[in-house]
Amino acid sequence: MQNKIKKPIYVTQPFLPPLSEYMDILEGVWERGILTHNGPLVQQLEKELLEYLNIKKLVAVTSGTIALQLAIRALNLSGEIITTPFTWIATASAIMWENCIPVFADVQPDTFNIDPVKIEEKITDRTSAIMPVHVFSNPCDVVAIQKIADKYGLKIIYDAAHAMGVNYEGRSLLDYGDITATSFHATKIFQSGEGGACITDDQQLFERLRRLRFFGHDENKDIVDEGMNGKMTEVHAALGLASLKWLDNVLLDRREKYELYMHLLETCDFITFQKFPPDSYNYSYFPVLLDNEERLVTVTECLNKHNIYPRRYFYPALNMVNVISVRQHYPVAEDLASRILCLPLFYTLGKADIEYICSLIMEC
Ligand code: T4K
Repeated sequence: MQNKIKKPIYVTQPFLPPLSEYMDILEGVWERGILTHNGPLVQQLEKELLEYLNIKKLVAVTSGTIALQLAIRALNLSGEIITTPFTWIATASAIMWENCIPVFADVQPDTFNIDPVKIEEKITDRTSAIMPVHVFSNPCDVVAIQKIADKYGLKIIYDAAHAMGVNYEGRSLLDYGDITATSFHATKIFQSGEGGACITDDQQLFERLRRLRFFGHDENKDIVDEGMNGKMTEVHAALGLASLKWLDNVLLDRREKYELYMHLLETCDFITFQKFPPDSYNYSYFPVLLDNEERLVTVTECLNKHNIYPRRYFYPALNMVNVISVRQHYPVAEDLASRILCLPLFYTLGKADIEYICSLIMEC
């Protein structure tokens, strides 16, 4: 067994398409001299994503966080938005940045996703929307959540930052709710460096999102709405276009490596795994649930000693984050946050590295 990993292994690495393919696309940008403002490559990326995802309307923006904020603004939301405490800080930041109040509902211990039963308990007359997260790309209970929204007249914004390439019940998982926001950040399975998108099948919302991302300009460049600068540049769109060509390969590779990890760790009696529908998941993260926090710390220290750096996504649960100042406990989310570790998983990670990581964990 090798004694130490020479090059540090982090939780992820962006999938980088061949530089030549990116440069070929960038050449057009230099020829045209158009770097932003809804340029030809942004339009081409939007078009290719519509075809790849088989969805109707998509607005490319600066980041996943901006996509969430534009969605909140496009729906004119105010008051309370119910979301999960087991997610990345951006989900709650977007709500607070839009002067709304994040109200947490606890999660399910096996799916890690928001629990519809807990959502209903949190609804007040100040609630305007629900913002569920498809955690690690695992589909939320979209049927139950839609029923609750219909019953109480609430809007739904899905935070699908992790869910590129996932299909659910014969549709793209990005095609649910009033608006879905996704991320193309460097650490995501599909990346454009920084980037994101809003997806909706509502024409009014689609046109409003396009105005909001570009200072309230309409198609004639008249300022007819409030707005900000949420535009994606041509340089980012070029990276997105070069990456999209490889997405099917990346998805296949991820699943193979995920299943290798599962095979090597399934006999480990102090590890359990997220419950998800195997064909509605993109294997972008490899979260393991350790039997207790002490074990998680021991495993992390052991791996760190061998130049391997897993990450605690998502720790702490957001109700424990001071800036969010929620004085309530969410026992399931807090328990998951204390015991989940995301192991390294990315395109250039070798199978031998996975075998080594698992052998170290089994010895811990
Ligand atoms: N909603 C959810 C549920 C999300 O998870 C996120 C983002 C969002 C919304 C917001 O989407 P964006 O606005 O970001 O588009 C990373 C990402 O920054 C963040 O996008 C992501 N979630 C979060 C889960 O992870 P950090 O602080 O963990 O990133 P960092 O810099 O520690 O990177 C992780 C590893 O990746 C590093 O160990 C090394 C590697 N790396 C990272 C970058 C940036 C590279 O190899 N190259 C790189 O360029 O947040």
